[in-house]
Amino acid sequence: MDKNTFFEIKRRTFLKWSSAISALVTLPINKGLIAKENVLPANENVPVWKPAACWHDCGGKCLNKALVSGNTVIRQKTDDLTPDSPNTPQQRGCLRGRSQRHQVFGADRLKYPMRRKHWAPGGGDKSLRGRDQWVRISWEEALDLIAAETKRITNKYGQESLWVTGQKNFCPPYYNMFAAAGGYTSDWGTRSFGAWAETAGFIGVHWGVFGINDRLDLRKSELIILWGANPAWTSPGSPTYHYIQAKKAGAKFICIDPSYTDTAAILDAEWVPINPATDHALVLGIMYVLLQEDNPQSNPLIKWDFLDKYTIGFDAEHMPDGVDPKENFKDYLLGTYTNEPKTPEWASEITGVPVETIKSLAYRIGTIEKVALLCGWAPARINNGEGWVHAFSTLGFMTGHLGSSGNMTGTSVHFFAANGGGFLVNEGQNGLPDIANPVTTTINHNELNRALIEGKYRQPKGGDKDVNIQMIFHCANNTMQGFSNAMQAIEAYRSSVEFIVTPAYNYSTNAKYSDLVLPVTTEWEREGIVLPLHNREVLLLGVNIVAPLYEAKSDQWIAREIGKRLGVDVNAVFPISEKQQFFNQLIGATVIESDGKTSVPLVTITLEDIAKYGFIGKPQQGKIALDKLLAEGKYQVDRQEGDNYGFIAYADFIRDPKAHPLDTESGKFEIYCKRLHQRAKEYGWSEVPAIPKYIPSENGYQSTFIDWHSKKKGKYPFQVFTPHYLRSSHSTLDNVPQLREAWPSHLYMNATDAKELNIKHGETVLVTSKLGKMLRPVYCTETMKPGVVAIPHGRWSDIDEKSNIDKAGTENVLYEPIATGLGTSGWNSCFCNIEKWSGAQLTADAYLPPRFPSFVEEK
Ligand SMILES: Nc1nc2c(c(=O)[nH]1)N[C@H]1C(S)=C(S)[C@@H](COP(=O)(O)OP(=O)(O)OC[C@H]3O[C@@H](n4cnc5c(=O)[nH]c(N)nc54)[C@H](O)[C@@H]3O)O[C@H]1N2
Ligand SMILES: Nc1nc2c(c(=O)[nH]1)N[C@H]1C(S)=C(S)[C@@H](COP(=O)(O)OP(=O)(O)OC[C@H]3O[C@@H](n4cnc5c(=O)[nH]c(N)nc54)[C@H](O)[C@@H]3O)O[C@H]1N2
Ligand SMILES: [Mo]
Repeated sequence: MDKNTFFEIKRRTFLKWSSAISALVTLPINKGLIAKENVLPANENVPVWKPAACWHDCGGKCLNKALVSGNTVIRQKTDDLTPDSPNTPQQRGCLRGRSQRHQVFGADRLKYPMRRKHWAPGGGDKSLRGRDQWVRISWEEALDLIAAETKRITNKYGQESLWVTGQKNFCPPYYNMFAAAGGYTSDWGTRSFGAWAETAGFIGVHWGVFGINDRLDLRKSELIILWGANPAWTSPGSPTYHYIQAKKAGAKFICIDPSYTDTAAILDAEWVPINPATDHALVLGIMYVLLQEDNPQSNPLIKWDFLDKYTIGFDAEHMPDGVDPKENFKDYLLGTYTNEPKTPEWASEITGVPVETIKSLAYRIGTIEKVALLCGWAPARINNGEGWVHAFSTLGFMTGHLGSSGNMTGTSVHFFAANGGGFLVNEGQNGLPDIANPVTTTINHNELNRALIEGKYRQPKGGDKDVNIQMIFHCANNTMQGFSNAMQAIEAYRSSVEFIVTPAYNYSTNAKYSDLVLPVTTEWEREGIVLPLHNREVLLLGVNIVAPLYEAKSDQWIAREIGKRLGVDVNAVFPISEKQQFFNQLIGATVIESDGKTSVPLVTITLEDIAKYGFIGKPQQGKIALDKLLAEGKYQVDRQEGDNYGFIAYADFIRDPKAHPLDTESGKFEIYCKRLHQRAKEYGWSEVPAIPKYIPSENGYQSTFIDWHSKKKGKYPFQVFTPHYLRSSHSTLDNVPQLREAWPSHLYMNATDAKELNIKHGETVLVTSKLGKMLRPVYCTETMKPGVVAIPHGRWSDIDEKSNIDKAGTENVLYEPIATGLGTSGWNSCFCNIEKWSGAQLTADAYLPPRFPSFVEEK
């Protein structure tokens, strides 16, 4: 197109738009047709904006609004209640929240209960799981069948033969009901937090909201290191905006990451590319430089006073009683007794970070007064990740970057990214009892397939035990593809287990491989929800948007109906209606007063409110009227510089370590940590030393070589990691075509690597690991470190039944389930081969038909 044509098109487009706009202006305004904002309850004839839940397990939690007309939603928007400002930002949603209606009203919603055609008591033809046809059944039939099979299976094989998958807090009704019915086997693992899950507590640090200072204090930091953290993708809402404020206040940013992230681009950060799962080695190299170059008088790089006062184990003079002083960390770093110093040259070979960069990082961290060392959980979601958590924290102790303004060392991720500190607004309890599970059998995520196939698992206290799982009830998770070795999970489901049930919105992977599927309501079809895991300054809620679609029922209704049939006293398990549970959370909601201490009721409730909404409660005085909160969906605390809501992590301990000891054996930060070492021994998976000695991550960088010394690459020369991607929250929303179009499902690869393999941008490649195969269109970019590829987390698996190749990009077909240390899952420790695919090229999944179950009519 030449220049003139281009301008002509622009001019014509402008004319078209300007005439459309002027036509609008001259239209007579019919007030009745204009949507009313923030009015409840809805007038049936007028569309009304209502707060609509965005409830998934993502790092956001933002305000979502739906324009409700009849039993549908005609538009969506986000927070425009108050003007946006750095101190009190709007809680603006991302593309997923704004696409929520495409999930709720998607053509692929499950509409009625269904049973697998070739299932029969005992399992029927199990090998057809995931490829069978379905028979539509009634709710009555479905519930009776579940109850009958639960009874039959638990009577025959024992109560622990029932495995209820996932985490209780994501969907309590089933767990409580099955607990009351006699109990169930559960699963456990480190999921999000990787090695932070248990390591942190032993050494005296926090992995969550109490580990970093609040967002206004972040503006005091001069240097902010984002170490494996990409909030622009993983914490939608305001975190990236908070970092921008720190930048405006003068902070410099460094991102240490195998990819140059959108966060790095937005913050104009210096990028330090690193091999995945090698951060531990980098930290050791940095600490070695600090130790070598430090001179308390002429070149102070280490905060010796800090180490002396607040830590144990750094040097021979600070070791716990009864331990050989030679076991101290300093001598390990220097290689005093081993002759293996952790020099920057040593670290560079492993991490791929140049020696000069390691030295420069050490100098900057050691000399700049106010430094924030912030990481995501990703660098700890690796095999043998405990040492990374320990070493990273030790760097903070050595340089004194914690416990004071502008200084922090901790995780900054998910809902508390860039904003630490206790919640200023809290929802109340919903009033349901919490029923304890009488069965104690719990299986580590890396041993689930083994438990199904071999009937054995390792107990959390150590030692193998037999288990005979014969029924699986999937709760609000996508277990079938969310854990490592998804191909083996299919094999396990097809060869063991008599009965598998899934309540689901759509034909998720869990649903696809089940025997009985129940359609559940989304949060938009329920009574209302106060969103869990929001940021500390805000309470967000969603009200009922539409009546339940098709035959969908709520999880509580389903659990109750199954419970009744199992002889459970369901009135004791669910003594309160779903509506009352919602209002209980509002009645009990509290907010911290401007003094920063006093907690007071949040919501003002009148007798009229109680009559109007029909819940049980008493009038109370709060900060926001119930009507207003239900209409707006948000209560937010205003923040100002110097207010009483600031938070400095570990401040009490730093001020007075005797009066506020840490919850560790010594009461101090433990660089030498006996308990950590002992706990790993109890589990018996792999060793975790008492000091952060480097142990190469299993299936990590070193595994890509057949010979480490000559640097000869092996059969699987590339490292893989799995960023949490903007298209979906894990596998949730991955079916939405609009999101598929906006965020394609490709594999990211370094452009030079691709060129060497004669692979062109957009071409389909075959990815092979020890365990599985997948096809992906490749995205060639210089923003990936050479030798590393990224497969976005959470694609809905699509396995070609003939070749066993996944065509969707489900990363867990490649991953090996290896529990290391404290049962950690290593989702950034994987290696693979990449080759050009000579077969048919993939079609972008946005243009594939939606996934539906296939039905047969049954006589
Ligand atoms: N390779 C690799 N694997 C990973 C990760 C990784 O980075 N790499 N990340 C890990 C992490 S951090 C996490 S948190 C897990 C997440 O893994 P999962 O917890 O399995 O998360 P989702 O895939 O989103 O699955 C949630 C399912 O529950 C359904 N659902 C949501 N709400 C409800 C409800 O109220 N009722 C019912 N009945 N169903 C509901 C959704 O539709 C969806 O199908 O994945 C882990 N797996
Ligand atoms: N959009 C979206 N947001 C989400 C989620 C989602 O599914 N989608 N899931 C939510 C959940 S449950 C969780 S647990 C969090 C996870 O939050 P994180 O753990 O922070 O997320 P990731 O995207 O896995 O990784 C963050 C960054 O670490 C880098 N990285 C990966 N491996 C390594 C490594 O070994 N070393 C270093 N230095 N960097 C590495 C990646 O390149 C990425 O830029 O995200 C939450 N937010
Ligand atoms: Mo997570």
